Amino acid sequence: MAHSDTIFALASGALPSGVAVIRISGPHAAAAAVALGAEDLAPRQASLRQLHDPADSSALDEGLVLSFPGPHSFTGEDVVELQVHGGRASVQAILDVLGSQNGLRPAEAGEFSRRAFENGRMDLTELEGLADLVEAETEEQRKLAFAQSRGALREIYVGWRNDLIAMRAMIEADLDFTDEEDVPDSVAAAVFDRVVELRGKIAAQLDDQRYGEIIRDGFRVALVGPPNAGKSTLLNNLAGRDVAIVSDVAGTTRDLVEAVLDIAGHKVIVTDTAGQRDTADPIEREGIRRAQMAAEDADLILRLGRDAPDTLSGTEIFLGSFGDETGTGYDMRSLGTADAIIDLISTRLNELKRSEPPLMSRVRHRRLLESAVEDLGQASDRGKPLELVADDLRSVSERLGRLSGTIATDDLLDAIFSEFCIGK
Ligand SMILES: Nc1nc2c(ncn2[C@@H]2O[C@H](COP(=O)(O)OP(=O)(O)OP(=O)(O)O)[C@@H](O)[C@H]2O)c(=O)[nH]1
Ligand SMILES: [Mg+2]
Repeated sequence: MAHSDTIFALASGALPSGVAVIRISGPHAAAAAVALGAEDLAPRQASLRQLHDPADSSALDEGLVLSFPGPHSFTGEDVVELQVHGGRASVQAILDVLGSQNGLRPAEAGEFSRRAFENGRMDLTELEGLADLVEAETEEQRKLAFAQSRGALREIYVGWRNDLIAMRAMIEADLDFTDEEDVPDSVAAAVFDRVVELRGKIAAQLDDQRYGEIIRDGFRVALVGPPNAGKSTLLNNLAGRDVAIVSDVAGTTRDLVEAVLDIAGHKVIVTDTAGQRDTADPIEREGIRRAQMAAEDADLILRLGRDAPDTLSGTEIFLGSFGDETGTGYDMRSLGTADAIIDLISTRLNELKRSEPPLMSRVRHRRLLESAVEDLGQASDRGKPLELVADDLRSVSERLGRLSGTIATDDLLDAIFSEFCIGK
């Protein structure tokens, strides 16, 4: 899709900064560079240039200018990047000059990436990876997002689409050549085997304990137990700062109080909750209700208290309490406690780790793949006429098309690109 307008924006971070990168993309990119005084640019090579205001030839800045002629550029269009001094006024002066050029306008959030997508430079899964890469705060988030931005999921999904194309071709060839009489069993059996095989591959991709989503969105740990068990003390100790109010009044905490930690390269969200007890106080009851919801959403529940529950679910660990007469509980105030509990959390995270890295990290993917597995389940009914199997397979192809973006609604694209910042 060719755009007639040329967009520009500051692509580097907040000002002031040592260096600022201004990106220009579109048919007038090269002309804009010339207007600023950057002529004779060798493609993909840095050229030192004096930049000036074409209106009065006054000096703007000196900087490096790079030209990436389309289609071999990030957006697929002609792109020029200016590396200039990262002062607010310096950058603003250049942006003002660019804005006054014919055919140029400031870019909207994610607009460079959207053009890259529309020009087939990246598919949706790669763009999602890129959005996550910019947002990544932990090492595992970075690794996952980088792999995805480089096509780790695209490759898998393309493989599956090719499987589907082959199956549909087999069916079509068969339907063309046989008359109304029965379809030779051999073709039906071969298609059936491939349907079952593909269904197995997609199911294996889904069987990941949501690890990718946990990496991207964070591993949720809830601190629960009776009042005065030391939950808020433990939260503060883990966070290394005074996040929650601690007092010897039973029922101090009412709201959910969160602290975000980086444990073994993972984003971990620890939530302190209201102590569980029977109470008539409506506000405390609401706090207890929220505590139960936090426990339901948690990937790991750390239960504090004197009495161990009769049964612990797979996602629960009983920590005991400082007031425990048997002395098995931790001292919630000491730093050693935090180390021991961070070890417990790391162990849980390690149990989720998989050797197969290409992970999905969005519910959008999970939903579409779950539906694809269902379609393939329908298709794998051995007695089913091949025309109807072809319909099921078409539906699977459509779901994969939604994943990669070959079938994309404007709503979905708007939602994805709005996650990007301006300049990306
Ligand atoms: N000696 C000792 N006192 C502790 C320990 N942990 C907490 N306390 C004290 O116990 C009291 C209650 O601690 P909190 O952390 O507020 O307990 P909580 O579980 O958050 O209580 P609620 O918010 O009421 O549910 C405070 O006076 C803390 O100083 C501990 O490990 N050892
Ligand atoms: Mg508390």
